[in-house]
Amino acid sequence: MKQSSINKDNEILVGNSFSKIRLLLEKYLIISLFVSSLVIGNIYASEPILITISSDLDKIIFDGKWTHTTEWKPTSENTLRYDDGTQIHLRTAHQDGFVYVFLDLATDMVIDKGADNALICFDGKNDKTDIPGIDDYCFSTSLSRKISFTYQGDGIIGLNGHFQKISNPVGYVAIGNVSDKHDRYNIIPHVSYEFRIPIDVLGRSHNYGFYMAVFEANSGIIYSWPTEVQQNRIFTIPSPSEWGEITSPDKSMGKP
Ligand SMILES: [Ca+2]
Ligand SMILES: [Ca+2]
Ligand SMILES: [Ca+2]
Repeated sequence: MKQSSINKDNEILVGNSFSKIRLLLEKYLIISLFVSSLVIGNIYASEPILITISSDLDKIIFDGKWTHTTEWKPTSENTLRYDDGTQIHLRTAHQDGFVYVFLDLATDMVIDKGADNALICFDGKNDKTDIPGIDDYCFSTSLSRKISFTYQGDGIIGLNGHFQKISNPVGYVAIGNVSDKHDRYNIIPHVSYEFRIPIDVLGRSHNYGFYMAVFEANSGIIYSWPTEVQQNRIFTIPSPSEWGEITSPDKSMGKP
């Protein structure tokens, strides 16, 4: 609710002509970033992930894979490329109070059931603290295990990497599976994950801190975004101060 009052303040600023110009420049910048990410298909740590608003996501079948030709089509697409040739296709969108995330590990064709793992994290206030606060959440699941987990920052300097396991929120889904011929990126069976996160858990905002990590069990390598974040140990979550951002360019994600 705090975030919606910030939106109002921004609207009030529009009355001032200087702010109008600034707002136009900001809009232009956002559009440029969006277009460049569409053209290049790459994202860089300094650029936020631009999440789109959609209207067909309530039809998604949560089976951990791209179920049919158009299933995840109405989402933003970011391709993450790593030095060893690994590619991860990150698809994001929001609709009706949920953030939807699809992770397609097109190059992980070694199926490690119960061992391959995916984690996504949101900094609810996007305050980028060194110690995770109670507004910081992480969500994870392992391939084909049909068990998902939720972690919340405790704000306490101490043990356990500052995230505590909590009950899964209502409406939350995280599931990993082996892809099939309907997959958008690789028809050879590989690893993919589907997530649905209730926005109210994070607190309504058009801009969150965001971190993603997948563990490829066969090689023992963790691939993360932002890609600069060094992570050597599985299940260790880096500080929110190191995370990137996920932003709704039209600010629709912050509206109830
Ligand atoms: Ca599916
Ligand atoms: Ca694997
Ligand atoms: Ca935070």
